[in-house]
Amino acid sequence: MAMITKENLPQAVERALAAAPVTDLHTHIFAEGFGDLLLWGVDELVTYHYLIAENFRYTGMPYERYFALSKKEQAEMIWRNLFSENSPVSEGQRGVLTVLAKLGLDVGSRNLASFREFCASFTPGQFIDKVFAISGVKAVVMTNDPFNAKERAVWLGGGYDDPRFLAALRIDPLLNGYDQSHLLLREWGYDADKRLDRKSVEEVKRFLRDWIKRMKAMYMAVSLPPSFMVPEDSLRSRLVEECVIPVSQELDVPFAMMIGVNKLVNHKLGDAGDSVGKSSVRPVEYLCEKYPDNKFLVTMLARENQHELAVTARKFRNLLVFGCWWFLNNPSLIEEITRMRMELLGLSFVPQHSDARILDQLIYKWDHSRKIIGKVMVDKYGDLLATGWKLDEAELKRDAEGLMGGNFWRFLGKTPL
Ligand code: HDL
Ligand code: ZN
Repeated sequence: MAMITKENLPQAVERALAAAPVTDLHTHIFAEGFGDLLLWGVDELVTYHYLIAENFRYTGMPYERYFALSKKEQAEMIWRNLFSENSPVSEGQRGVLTVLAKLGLDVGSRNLASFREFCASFTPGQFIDKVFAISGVKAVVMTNDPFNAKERAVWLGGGYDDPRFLAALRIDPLLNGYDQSHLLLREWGYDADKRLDRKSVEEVKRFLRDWIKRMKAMYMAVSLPPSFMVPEDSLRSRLVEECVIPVSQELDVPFAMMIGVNKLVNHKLGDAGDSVGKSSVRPVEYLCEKYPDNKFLVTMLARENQHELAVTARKFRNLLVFGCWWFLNNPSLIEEITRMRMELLGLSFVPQHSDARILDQLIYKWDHSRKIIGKVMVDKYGDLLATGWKLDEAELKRDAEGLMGGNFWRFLGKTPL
């Protein structure tokens, strides 16, 4: 195996990252078996909610009027505003072009109709194969919500069978809206009352067990507001400690907390209407310290929380920090955060997840992130070599595979797919 030198380091890092199979541990994409829950193709790509938000910065059109347009008309409006009449320099705008270019299309043509025609020539299954091949992604973890009627029907109807798509049990309605969601639990045969008495705690645990087993869930996940706190005098705090934590340990299924979302600050924007707030790492410290046999995956949304989250991971080996989430998934912030994490945590973290909502996005989100993670690695391994440390290609391959997914599988105590 070749020794790494200052001279061959950049190419060796690029090769190692390109070859490392990616496990994308948090996405919103779906296997073909979920029908039209799987979003793909250029019109979905251009009307991604990130671009909807950016579109409204260039138009006074009433929100309702935009959302009443057809998907095609929405895409044409966004294409005009964000691509034709203003250069597409934002990360989300550039991402569309990276996808089209990697699909082999002539981005310079700016011909949306021709891009549409290309996508229409594929079946969903063919497009899934193509996107996985181009992006280098080997497996994705979906976001699976049993409170979503459409998705629930797929699971109760027998689910899906594509091993590239793994499941995660998403429990936002349970934890953030128990006053309403407990009524659905009752409808589904779980005797959960609004006060969450002893019997209800056991019934919520049974609900969690049933869905973890039905989905073969890799972890349980929830997105949480900046005000999230445990312990506190709230149903959410009790649900976390009395229901989620025990089942998480019992089934050895990590609990993923995604902290810092201010939901619907502009409710007229729908999915594009959420924003960010600085949170506290205290609940993360409390849970990791009190439950050392539980495993916690955590990502936080505010840039200001990244340093304290990385320091918290130094204190607790049962905490795995992951991704540059949502408003952090931009080159300048991915670079800053990945540098900070590598300097504080070495290789014991997961630098990125895509959060892809449209299948095609796997292509750009991983292409862009590989380049930035690679840039940081060249610097850090360059510093390493400067001490006289000797490094061979096998070790660089090992490290890259860990960052691109192996660390996640090791944390789960499972062998990668
Ligand atoms: O809660 C989440 O999982 C977030 O990722 C939201 O889905 C958000 O709308 C998003 O797609 N961010 O990238
Ligand atoms: Zn997400």
